Amino acid sequence: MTFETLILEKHDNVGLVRLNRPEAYNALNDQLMDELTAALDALEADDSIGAIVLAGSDKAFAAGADIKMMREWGMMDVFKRQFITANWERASRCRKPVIAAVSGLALGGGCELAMMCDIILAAENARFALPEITLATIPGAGGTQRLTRAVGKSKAMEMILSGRPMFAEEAERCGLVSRIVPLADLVQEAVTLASRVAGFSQPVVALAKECVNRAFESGLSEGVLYERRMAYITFGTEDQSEGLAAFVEKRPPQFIHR
Ligand code: DAK
Repeated sequence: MTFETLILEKHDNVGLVRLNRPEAYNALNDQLMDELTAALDALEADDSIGAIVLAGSDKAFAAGADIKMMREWGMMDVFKRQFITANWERASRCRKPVIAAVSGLALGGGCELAMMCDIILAAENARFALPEITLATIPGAGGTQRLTRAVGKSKAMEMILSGRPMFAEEAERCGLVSRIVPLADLVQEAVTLASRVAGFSQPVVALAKECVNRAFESGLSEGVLYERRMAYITFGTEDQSEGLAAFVEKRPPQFIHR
């Protein structure tokens, strides 16, 4: 599979997707979103891959949707073709865990793309913003919802209404990112984390991911019930039998992802 706007690599059980439009700070145009969708489809279908890392360049994860592209469109254009909605949602629909490795700018749709991922690792130079208001538009790929859930109403309102950026330290403090990593180590650290996750039972990892995501869709008692049902399901997997047996027999488990 060859791409023009991204680089797809496999590192054992991890798929690494690097956004690659250096001439435009990885701005997200139709071609890039089509290719990202195709790359994620391929990694999801590949049984040897257990987790995915999505990265940009040192300078930019992505500077948002491509403004030059959007400039050509009127309201009926975006309404009729639903803008790039199907492609934009692809990252949030992955069953496999997706880790965003964010260095440099994550602006607008770039920030929204990172927030669709399951974990965000940030380099110390990461800068997150939803500056759509400065263009007289608003976030359109989940930013008003996901940022608010991640950092709370007041900070989300400030960022969305004023376009104020948030740097890595603040992003870690308020829980938008899981941790900060030195820039030089970011992608390797993300791949190492992804590889660790991918080494566990993949169906059980998928259940755990579903349960965490359920917390954003349901009330507490519904969510706890959902979690319990999923926990019961793990008792039906060969991997759970192996995991418990390996502990008792004092040996490393051999998961077969069933
Ligand atoms: N789109 C297109 N080109 C971009 C770009 C972008 N978002 N960001 C940068 N570029 C291009 C510049 O136009 C320039 O191209 P040339 O002039 O060389 O052809 C090149 O990258 C270098 O940029 P600068 O010359 O501006 O470089 P600086 O270092 O001075 O500044 C910057 C870099 C990234 C800080 C600056 O370019 C900038 O502020 N860019 C715009 C950032 C921004 O406003 N992003 C939010 C875009 S709105 C929706 C889904 C999603 C969205 C909306 C709806 N639906 C599903 C309905 C998302 C909306 C957005 O993301």
